[in-house]
Amino acid sequence: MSAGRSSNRKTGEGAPPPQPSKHRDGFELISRIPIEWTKYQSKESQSFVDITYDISIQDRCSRIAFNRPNVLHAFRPQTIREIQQALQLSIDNTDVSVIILTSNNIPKYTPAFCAGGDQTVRNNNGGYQDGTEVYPKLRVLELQVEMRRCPKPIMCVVDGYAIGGGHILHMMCDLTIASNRSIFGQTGPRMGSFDAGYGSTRMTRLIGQKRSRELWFLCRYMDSKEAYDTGLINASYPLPDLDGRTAQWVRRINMNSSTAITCVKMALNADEDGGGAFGIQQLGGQLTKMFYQTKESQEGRDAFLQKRPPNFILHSKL
Ligand code: S0N
Repeated sequence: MSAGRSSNRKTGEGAPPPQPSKHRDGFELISRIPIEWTKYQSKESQSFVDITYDISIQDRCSRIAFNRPNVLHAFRPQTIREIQQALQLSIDNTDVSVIILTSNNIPKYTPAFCAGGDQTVRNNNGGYQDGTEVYPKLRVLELQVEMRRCPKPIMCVVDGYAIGGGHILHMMCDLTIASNRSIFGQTGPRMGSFDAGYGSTRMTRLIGQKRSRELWFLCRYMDSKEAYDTGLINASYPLPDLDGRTAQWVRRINMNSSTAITCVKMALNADEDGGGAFGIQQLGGQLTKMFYQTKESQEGRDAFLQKRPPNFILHSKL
C-alpha cells in the first residue's frame, strides 16, 4: 500500500517506481563547515603543555590534541597525564557529547598523529620517567582503559604517522578518520617492546589474525588506503577535506541519541572484553543509571525511607 501511495505522490503516473538509496540517510547533506573552537578556560586546561584542549559549544564536542610536533607527538608521562585530565573534563562536561583525539601539525615538521612512547624517557626500570612520575610506569595502559570505559564516543582524526603506542591509541578510539597521507603501523619488535593487551587483541578484532601478525611480526607500515581496506580505519579523505569531514561526522553523531550510543558502545566493548570490569559490568552500570530514573526504581528507595513495603506493581510497565 505504501509503495503505491509513494509512487503516485513522488514520481507521478508512468514514472519508474522509487528505489532504495543509501543517500536517504541524509549524511551527505550535513554541513562540512569546520568546527569553531572556543579555548576552554578551566584551571586544569590552562596548565596543559604537551596537549591543547578546546571545546565547541555549538557542535557539542571537545578536541584533545597532541602538541609535541618536534618529536612527531611522541608521548611522555606528562603527555598521557594531560590527556587523562582532558578526557575527564570532557566526560564531566554536559556540553560535550563527542570527543576528538588528534594532533596539532605545523608545516616545519613531518606530519604525525603520534609516534608512540618517547624513547628518550624510556626508563630501564619498566616504564617511562620524565621526572613527573613517582616511579617509572606504563601510564598509557591506564589511558587505554579510560578511553574504553569513556561513555562518550571518541573519534580519532589522524594526519600523518600513527606508530607504536600512537597507533594503539587510534585503535582504542571508537572511530578513526584520516588524511590520505597518513601511515599506520607497529614497531615494537624492532624497538624492543610490544603490547600484548589491547594493542594486539583490538587489532585482531579490527583486521583479523593474519594481517595483525603481519603488522606486528614484520613491522610493516600501511598507508591510508590499505588501512581503510583492511578495516583499521573508518574513512580516508584528502587532507584539505579533513576538517570539514570531521565536522560532518561529529554533527551526524550529535543528531543521534547519546544514551543509545553509550549503550551500544558498552555492548560492543562487552562483546570483545567479556564479563567483569570492562565488559558486561559497564553495560550493566549504564542500565542501572537509566533504571534509577524510573518511578519503579525510585519506589524501592522511597518505600525504604518511608518505612513501608514497596508497591512496584503500581509503577512497573512490564
Ligand atoms: C615515524 C618516523 C618513521 C618518521 O621519520 P622522519 O620523518 O624521518 O622523522 P624523524 O627525523 O625520525 O623524527 C623527527 C623527530 O622526532 C623524533 N621522534 C620520532 N619518534 C620518536 C619517539 N617515538 N620517541 C622520541 N622521539 C621521536 C626523532 O628522534 C626526531 O627528533 P630529532 O629531530 O631531535 O632527531 C620516525 O620518526 C620513527 O621511526 N620514529 C619512531 C617511531 C616508533 O618506533 N614508535 C614506537 C615507540 N614505541 C612505543 O610506542 C612502544 C609502545 C609499547 O610497545 C607499549 C606497549 C604496552 C605498554 C606500553 C607501551 C609503551 O612503551 O608505551
